[in-house]
Amino acid sequence: MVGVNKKQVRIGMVGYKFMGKVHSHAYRDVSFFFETNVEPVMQALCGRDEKGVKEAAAKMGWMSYETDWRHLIQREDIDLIDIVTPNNSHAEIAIAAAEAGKHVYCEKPIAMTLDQARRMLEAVEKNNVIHMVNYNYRFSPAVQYAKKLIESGRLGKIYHIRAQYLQDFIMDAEFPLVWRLNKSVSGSGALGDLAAHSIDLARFLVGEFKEVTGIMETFIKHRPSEAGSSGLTGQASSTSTQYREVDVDDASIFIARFENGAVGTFEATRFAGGNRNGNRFEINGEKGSIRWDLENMNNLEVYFHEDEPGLQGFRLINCTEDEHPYASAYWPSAHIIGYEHTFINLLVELLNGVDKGFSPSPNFIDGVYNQAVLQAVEQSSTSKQWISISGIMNENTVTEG
Ligand code: SOE
Repeated sequence: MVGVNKKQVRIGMVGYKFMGKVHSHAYRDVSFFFETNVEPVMQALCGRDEKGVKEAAAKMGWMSYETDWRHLIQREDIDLIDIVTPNNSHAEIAIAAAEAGKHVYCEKPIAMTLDQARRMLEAVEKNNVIHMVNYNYRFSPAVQYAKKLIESGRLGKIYHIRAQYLQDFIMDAEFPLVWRLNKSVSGSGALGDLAAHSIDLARFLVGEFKEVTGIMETFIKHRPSEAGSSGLTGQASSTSTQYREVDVDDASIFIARFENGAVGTFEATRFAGGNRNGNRFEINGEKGSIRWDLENMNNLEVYFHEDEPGLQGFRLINCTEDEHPYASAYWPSAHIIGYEHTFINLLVELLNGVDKGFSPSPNFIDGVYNQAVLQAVEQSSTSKQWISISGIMNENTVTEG
């Protein structure tokens, strides 16, 4: 229910599967938990399959639907385009939306290449529209609290980040070649899907990457072609004697140096058996350490070197208190929140940005830096060299088209 006398931002969302469902949920619930000056209106949902999009719109609470995103972005009753399609359509839709004067909120990674990401940034800046990219894990109260601890100097100088994003959903060699495993649709495999989140968390908590070197591996080289999937589950085609080459990485591992002198190790894989969605990091500083794991996302483990000898060790903080960003909007302390709330918290920032006229982080600038690190890892895995991020940013100038 939209509040009386509130400013509104009318949303047109392209795509309606997994991410479409989470974003829709956030639009529906944000005003239930948060007081914002601007409220979202679920104006139109867009998808190519008319039956599918119509049903999804009715189920998720969208007021209308379109089957062509080009019509959607021309509609005068739409202020913001939300892109939750596979990665190969982000750039085209985002650039056209910005040129039509719409604000743009885009799924991660924002693009297939650094060049595309930079063209997207150029378009939103030139057209003076608000932009954000959905690196949602930053918006877990525990991660936000980790940021506060680091910024207030409680960990001192940061030495290490050790980040992992571990999944296992494609370990079965007969799991079909869904879009996430097709380079022409996804851009990369575990790297862009999983490491991109760790890179964002590292940039948020530690600082800017200086250089990286890594390896990428594809364990299962051929898979049955798919017949329908949600991207995370799929059935092999009934003619599944048809096998196609897997052209993305199953695992990407890299090491990094940061501009501030910290060093990092990063591991992203879809072959870590037993790990379903293990997005984890540990950060070590001169005065203390922190640890976080998405699978226990309300908790932050904190170690302070100043604790008295004999009592030193990691303490477990349940980040559900008023001191923990976003937490008090939900339930009384110790009543935990979940994955979907990270999207609501990000949306609060987006609505605030629309209200005040700025693009909150993570925005397309963050999207470009993230893409530069992804590209550097990919480049280093073939050249077997260290790749400098500022070098790659200077090399890759925006091309026309
Ligand atoms: C699937 O690997 C996936 O859904 C990613 O696409 C998301 O970005 C990540 O949050 C969880 O895993």
